[in-house]
Amino acid sequence: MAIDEVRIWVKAGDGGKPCSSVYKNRYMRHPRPDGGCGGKGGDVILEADPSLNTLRKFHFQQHFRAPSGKHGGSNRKKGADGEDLVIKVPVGTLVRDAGTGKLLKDLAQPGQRVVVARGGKGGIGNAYTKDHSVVPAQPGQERELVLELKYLADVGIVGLPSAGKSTLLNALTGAGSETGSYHFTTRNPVLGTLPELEVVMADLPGIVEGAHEGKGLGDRFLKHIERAKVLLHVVDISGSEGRLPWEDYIVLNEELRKYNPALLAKPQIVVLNKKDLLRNMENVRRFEEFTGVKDFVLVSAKTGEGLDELRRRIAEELERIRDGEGE
Ligand SMILES: Nc1nc2c(ncn2[C@@H]2O[C@H](COP(=O)(O)OP(=O)(O)OP(=O)(O)O)[C@@H](O)[C@H]2O)c(=O)[nH]1
Ligand SMILES: [Mg+2]
Repeated sequence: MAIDEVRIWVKAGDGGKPCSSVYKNRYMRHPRPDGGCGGKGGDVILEADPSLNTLRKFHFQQHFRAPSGKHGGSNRKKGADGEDLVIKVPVGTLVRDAGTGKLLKDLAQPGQRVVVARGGKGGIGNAYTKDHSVVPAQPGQERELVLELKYLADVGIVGLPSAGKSTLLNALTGAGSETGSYHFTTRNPVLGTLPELEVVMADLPGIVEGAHEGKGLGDRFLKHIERAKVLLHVVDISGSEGRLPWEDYIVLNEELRKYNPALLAKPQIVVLNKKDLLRNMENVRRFEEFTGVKDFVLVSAKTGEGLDELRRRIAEELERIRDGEGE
């Protein structure tokens, strides 16, 4: 199961305590204050690491604490700073404050960092203050965070429930996404890779009419395809679910548009699936007629028919986009 949202608690290190001390020897007329400062507490930092691709590790650990600064000493000795605690997260992690819901950072680039809790300043020793008192140390910040992973797949598979998205992902990549004859079999995004193309594909829960306003499971997941370069729009052309394929196609695009018009602007490869259930080409003809779509790939995710052609189309489309980006 893919875990795409976790809650963690972070606490930065407290500042080290200041020292209050007075140096005196028999030759001195006035004793000299010589208390050193405390060290700074370590920050808690999140860093985008390209070698990670899930938030699963946070299933096992949710509490993170950076070390505190060491206390100051006499003879103006400064306490050591606490080391920063760097927590690695996958590229594509959105970091939110759990309390306010405010987005703190979108860690979209490998190596990108964000300080999520600042270490407390160390206290100031009496050697360094005008009135020879000490300034107390500050505590480290603490905060609850929500980490959410936006998948960075090149290809996003979209379609209504039971269109055959997961079956298709499995047939193309061997990903092992659960399939089933009931709706919403897929409840979390599943990733698969096409090794020969170096493409990551994301299989998403089925999108239903009204998904943009939170119906079904759709809207929680539509965000994951915002970064996909190409969408595979899977339609059950056989109408085996009692739906009309051309209506499915229109409903889905409408949901994409309502959620975010930029989704509809993405290149789509229209995949007409479940070809093996067709007795004739009547549905295909009507699909063309009602939607105006002439460019599609007719496949059976079940028997494998048409999948080589689909692989070719995906490769072509990605190449076209890469060429465009290079200009
Ligand atoms: N005959 C036939 N059945 C298919 C084909 N592709 C998928 N199915 C069946 O259709 C049903 C739904 O397939 P899934 O791959 O789970 O569909 P999905 O789009 O991932 O569905 P959700 O995750 O529920 O949205 C399953 O019973 C599959 O075996 C196909 O090409 N031909
Ligand atoms: Mg599925």
